[in-house]
Amino acid sequence: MNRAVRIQGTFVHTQRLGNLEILHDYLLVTDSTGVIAHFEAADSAQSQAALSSYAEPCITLPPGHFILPNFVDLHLHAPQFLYQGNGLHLPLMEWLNEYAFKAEERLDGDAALARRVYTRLARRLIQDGTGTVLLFGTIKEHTNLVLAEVMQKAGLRAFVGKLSMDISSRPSYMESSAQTSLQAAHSFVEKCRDLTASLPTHERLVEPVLTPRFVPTCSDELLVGLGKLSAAENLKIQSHLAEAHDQVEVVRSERGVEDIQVFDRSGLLTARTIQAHCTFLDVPSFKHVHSCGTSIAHCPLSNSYFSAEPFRLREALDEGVQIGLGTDIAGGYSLDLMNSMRHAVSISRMRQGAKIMAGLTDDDGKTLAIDWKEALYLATKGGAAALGLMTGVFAVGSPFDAQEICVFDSRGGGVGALDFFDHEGPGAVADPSVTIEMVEKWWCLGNAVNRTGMWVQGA
Ligand code: XAN
Repeated sequence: MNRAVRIQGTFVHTQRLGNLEILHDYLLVTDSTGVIAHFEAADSAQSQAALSSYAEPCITLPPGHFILPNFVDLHLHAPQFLYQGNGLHLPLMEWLNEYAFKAEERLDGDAALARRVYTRLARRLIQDGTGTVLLFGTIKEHTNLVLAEVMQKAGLRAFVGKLSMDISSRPSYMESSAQTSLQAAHSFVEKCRDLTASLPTHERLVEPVLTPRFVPTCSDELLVGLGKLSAAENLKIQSHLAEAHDQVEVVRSERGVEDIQVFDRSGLLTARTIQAHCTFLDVPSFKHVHSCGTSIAHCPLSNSYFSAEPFRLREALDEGVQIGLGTDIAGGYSLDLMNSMRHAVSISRMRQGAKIMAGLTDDDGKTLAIDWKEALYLATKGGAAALGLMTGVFAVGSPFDAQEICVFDSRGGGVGALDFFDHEGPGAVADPSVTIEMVEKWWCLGNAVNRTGMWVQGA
């Protein structure tokens, strides 16, 4: 498949936390594998040469449209999409038993239902501009292979985790021993890799990830075994760390230590690891997480329901920890990462407000609040970097993973929920180019209606 793309128009991306660039009239060209080969102002000599030397048609974006990197969802439980938006009245450990385990077991017993749920999930992710996703699956190998196959077919970049758990509050939903679980994890890795082995490297979009659910459901033997498997096979790891009050208490009473210590001694805090939540970690723990190279998936909506405390986002960022955003379907009810960005900003602002109310001042002018541009970084480049990807920004050498957003239509004005009164009526500029205010308004109010295109690896 030829993945060559040529686009001229406005590009928006954030290469560093807090830094947003709006690049007007740029030309982006990819090679046939969907990797960016040229990205410069359209009036440069090289761009002019590129414009005349390629046979493919060039997409010229209308005014009011811009290209943005795809969103990266760094934490999503695919089988829980089955009951998204239901049953969030319980504390975490009860909710897992009442809803999550049951739904996952149901999909493990019904491959047709699993395929239906995962196919719909893929379609909705595309509608919401999520091009890369780190997925928790279920226990059974076959169901996870269905998930990987569906994501690959949908053209989504997906990291797929077969759950490892040899302890459970639901005896019918667990693996029978640590050794059985380790063999199953190994087998899934091989079969998932086999799914795409015949494809050229740039077309392989799915990758297996080791997924010990969390400390309460994994014996020490299983965790240590998974740590060794990850090191031997260079496999990414995902889990949940310091998430909720009841979960933290279970680990303390059953293991006599914090879960971060259990992960650490099992070889599971690595530069290949993404830990969800980390709500109860303090600054010394962030220093340790950073020194291990471990990344964090911040899931603000699910934290509001389960965690009882907000994640110390600013402190983690200040310690240099790599952070992306997760929807945490179905502990979070919204699949749209735009809502995760908005919740991350709201919660951080409440933290800053509480600090001021407590009479504390900002050290060195630092605020606990993050702004919308910082949230956009976390949703794009932050998540991509956590997964070791070069996507999330537009740069020569990076795969072209992007979405097209339309905020303003010269005939109809603001698109979807957006209104721009200064650009309507007599005397208004006919075709205004995209301004920072337009991007900010889209960030606050935009939705799938504003999304007019999407590419993963150029296709
Ligand atoms: N911890 C969890 N948290 C969550 O939000 N969803 C889950 O499925 C889960 N498992 C452990």
